[in-house]
Amino acid sequence: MKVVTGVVGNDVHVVANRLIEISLKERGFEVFNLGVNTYLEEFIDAVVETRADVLLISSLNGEAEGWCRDLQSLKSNYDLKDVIFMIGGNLGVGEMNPAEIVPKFKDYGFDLVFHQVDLNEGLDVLEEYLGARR
Ligand code: B12
Repeated sequence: MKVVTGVVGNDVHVVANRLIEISLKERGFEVFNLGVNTYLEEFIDAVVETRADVLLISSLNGEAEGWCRDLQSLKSNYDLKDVIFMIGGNLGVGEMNPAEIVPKFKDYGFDLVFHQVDLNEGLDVLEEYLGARR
């Protein structure tokens, strides 16, 4: 299974990104890590080029909303119906209520949304989701 990952927008927080790469590899995924400061268009290009199964976006600085709201329209340019779109980190500024933030990112086109959730918890959910689709 191939995963494209990276940190969206003008976000420089790299530590979780490194952990994501290591954890995904330990779980047997093939990882294409685009690193920090990656635009949504670049993620979509990489998903198309690598024929990835999963796009896993990380965002820590609270600006994901601005960088991700065009996901549906970018997705509509390609046949990406089998790709799982996943995002996590700090998806807003401050604490924010997951009950508000999760539906918003699902409306943008993400299948799995994790606001201030531990990485391994999120990856467990990803594996369950992949298992259920098989
Ligand atoms: C180190 C740091 C920096 C460093 C980054 C250095 C670098 N190159 O990485 C520097 C000093 C540059 C920095 C800058 C800024 N930072 Co800063 N930074 C931090 C800090 C102290 C630690 C982040 C970190 O590395 N943590 C270690 C990782 C492993 O833990 P983590 O980030 O919590 O990640 C976990 C989860 O988020 C999750 N996760 C992450 N991605 C994903 C994805 C998925 C799918 C899943 C399931 C889970 C997941 O998994 C990780 C492991 O469990 C945090 C505060 C804190 N204590 O967390 C603030 C923090 C992230 N920064 C913050 C801010 C605001 C900024 C600045 C905007 C400050 C400013 N005014 O300039 C800038 C942003 C610059 C930019 N353009 O991005 C805020 C974000 C606030 C918000 N979203 O509400 C925080 C939370 C500080 C705060 N309390 O206000 N920062």
